[in-house]
Amino acid sequence: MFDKILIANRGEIALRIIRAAREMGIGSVAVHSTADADAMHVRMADESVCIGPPSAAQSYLNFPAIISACEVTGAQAIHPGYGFLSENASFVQIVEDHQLTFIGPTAEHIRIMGDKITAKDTMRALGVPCVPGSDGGVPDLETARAVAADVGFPLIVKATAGGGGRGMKLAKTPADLDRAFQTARAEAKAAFGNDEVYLERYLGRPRHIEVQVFGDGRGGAVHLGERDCSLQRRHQKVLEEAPGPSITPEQRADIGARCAAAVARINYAGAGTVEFLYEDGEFFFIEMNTRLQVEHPVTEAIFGVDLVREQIRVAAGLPLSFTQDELVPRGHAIEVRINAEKLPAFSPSPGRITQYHAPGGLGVRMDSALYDGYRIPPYYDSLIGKLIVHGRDRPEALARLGRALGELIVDGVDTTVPLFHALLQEEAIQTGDYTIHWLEHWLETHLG
Ligand code: MV4
Repeated sequence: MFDKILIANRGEIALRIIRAAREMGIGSVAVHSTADADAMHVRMADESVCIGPPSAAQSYLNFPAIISACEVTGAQAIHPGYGFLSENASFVQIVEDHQLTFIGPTAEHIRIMGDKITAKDTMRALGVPCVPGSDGGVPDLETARAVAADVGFPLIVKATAGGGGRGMKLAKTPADLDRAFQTARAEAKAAFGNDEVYLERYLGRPRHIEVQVFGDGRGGAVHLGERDCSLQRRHQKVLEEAPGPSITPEQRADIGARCAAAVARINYAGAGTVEFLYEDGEFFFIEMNTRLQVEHPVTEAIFGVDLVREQIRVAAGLPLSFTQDELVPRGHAIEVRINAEKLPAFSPSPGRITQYHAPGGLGVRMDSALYDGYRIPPYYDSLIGKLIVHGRDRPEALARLGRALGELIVDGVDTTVPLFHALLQEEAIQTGDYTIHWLEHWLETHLG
């Protein structure tokens, strides 16, 4: 096992990783920009190194500064958290070239899943059900028309270098196809330097269901059920829950087993998330994320496991601490993302926290790097906390969420907390009957 690891991240996820390391008897090194000198992750880590100026490009994404910080402190491994360098295959290669360990999958697996066509081809071949479509790149309009005749309308044109909602164009009818195809290609070229696109049947009212998988890197893998992350605004998740309100134990076992078998076959190492659109009882693979996700705590809550601890164990060459049979979900968990944003436009609201009080009690977890007097810098994303509640069933989790939100105090900046108080009053939230479009529609009608 490692003696010391470096955390190449900031905010709540840096604390999350430091805590797991400390429980394992592993030392932690925080890195930080000059804007984060007084950040909580710097205070909580055993050691810290300043790696550059405020802009992420010069600090949290600065390969040489991060590698040097390992060399200076003697850290043997790097945990990337989410965002920043977490899915950067070139960084993984550099880390390995310096005889350091990347706590995550191999550069090759990150590359495969980063290219959305290769990801789909790979998962389809491994028995994971995919959205019907072009089954590969579509090089020109003529091919696009031929594929469209097969797939039907509406259809969606996606960039192979895209993902997470970037570089998608909808064609409702054949009359829209030429424009959607050309625009998608031009935008993909400009955004990613790669104009390859593919076609998929457009699903009109799906849920976003994602399956948590974990590979041991030696042909073994398990799944930890699914999360429903359908409540999104502009491709940003707002609330996530596990288990999915619409998923039966039989469906969970079936899709989970397919995902686990697929990642086992490729010797995948560490945490991964297999994303699906779910409509009319069917799962359609869209993408795989090769990192720990923001919403991993809802899975931790219902399975009672520490996913970061498992990531560190697998990276150190140890086996997983549980078998599939030992993974039995219990109850229901919900996470809400607390952002420093001002409604109704969700505009960033950085500034000084005049008062912070975290909720507590049975079944409540608050992951946040806030403290009284902390100044939220304007340079990074606006997530300032995650409130996760766990109950014996969904109604208990919802009641607990309302209770915990009532205890939470974040003064000095605007936050998304009022949004969650309002959402809890909604029938669709109480019943769990929502699709990926529900929140955007609700925001239009309630916030204008
Ligand atoms: C789709 C789709 C409908 N049909 N693909 C958006 C993010 C990216 N991960 C995939 N996305 C979508 N792909 C087909 N074939 C609708 C979306 C989509 C969406 C998906 C998940 C959560 C929220 C969404 C909001 C708008 C569109």
